[in-house]
Amino acid sequence: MALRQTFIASALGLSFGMFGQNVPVDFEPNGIGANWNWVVFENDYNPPLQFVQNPDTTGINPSSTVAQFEARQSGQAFAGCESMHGTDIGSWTITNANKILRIMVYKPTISDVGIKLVRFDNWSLGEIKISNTVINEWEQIEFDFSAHIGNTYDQIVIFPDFTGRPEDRILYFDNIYGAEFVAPPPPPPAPDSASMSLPNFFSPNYDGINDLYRPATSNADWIEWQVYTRWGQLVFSTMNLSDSWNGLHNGATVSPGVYFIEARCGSNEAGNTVIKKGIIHVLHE
Ligand SMILES: [Ca+2]
Ligand SMILES: [Ca+2]
Repeated sequence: MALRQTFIASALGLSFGMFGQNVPVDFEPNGIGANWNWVVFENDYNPPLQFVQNPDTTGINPSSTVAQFEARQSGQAFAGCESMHGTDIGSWTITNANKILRIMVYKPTISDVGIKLVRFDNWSLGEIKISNTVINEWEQIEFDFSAHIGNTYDQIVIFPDFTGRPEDRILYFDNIYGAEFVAPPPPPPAPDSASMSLPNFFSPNYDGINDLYRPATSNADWIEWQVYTRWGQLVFSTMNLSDSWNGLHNGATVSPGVYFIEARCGSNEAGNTVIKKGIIHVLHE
């Protein structure tokens, strides 16, 4: 994040001295852009740019606040909004490093978005127009200002819906910056807790069927378990996940009957411990 913000700041050439901000133009209450002196033009009665709740936080733009532009049916195709010369974006010289400008848009229609950069004396090379490709979801589109390298600008003009329109339209934009959006990595899945079950019989008679006893675990990183006779005599003990009991105690197979097991296991990652006690029927048939 820090890297991205640094890149964004240098890409946009924001005037840090003036704003003390090195974040994208994100329109957040404590971010940048919402307190700029945006002026709407050629748009009927020019409803002001508003900063509103993000209509869709599930896509690539989970942020809280976005810019809302109401494009009026009776407005011009080139209805738009512009920052104030100088004080908003500061002085911004296009270089090879910041020539790509990106913006996120959310629109109810497919139409060109225009971005124009303007010099202090109102000179400009004109807008670049790029269309969105999806509707009613956030999309990042890129503007290549390679042809502007070396020019210094102090105003940005945005045309959110550069087209004639048969109705009034509400359009949103956000995150004007020079860094490609990189989706945050999904949160790592919660580690699986260890679990354990205790089989309740086995037959250590070396017939190849159910001759070994061990607790059944999943996601266990460690285990310890002991087997006792009904009189409390320890006949098997281990702290090794791969160990099984073959029914031997002191070199001889224990008598058939009921034994008791106490077992604990756990997952280091999930940090859980399972404690179980059970009965083992030792069969010889
Ligand atoms: Ca935002
Ligand atoms: Ca057996």
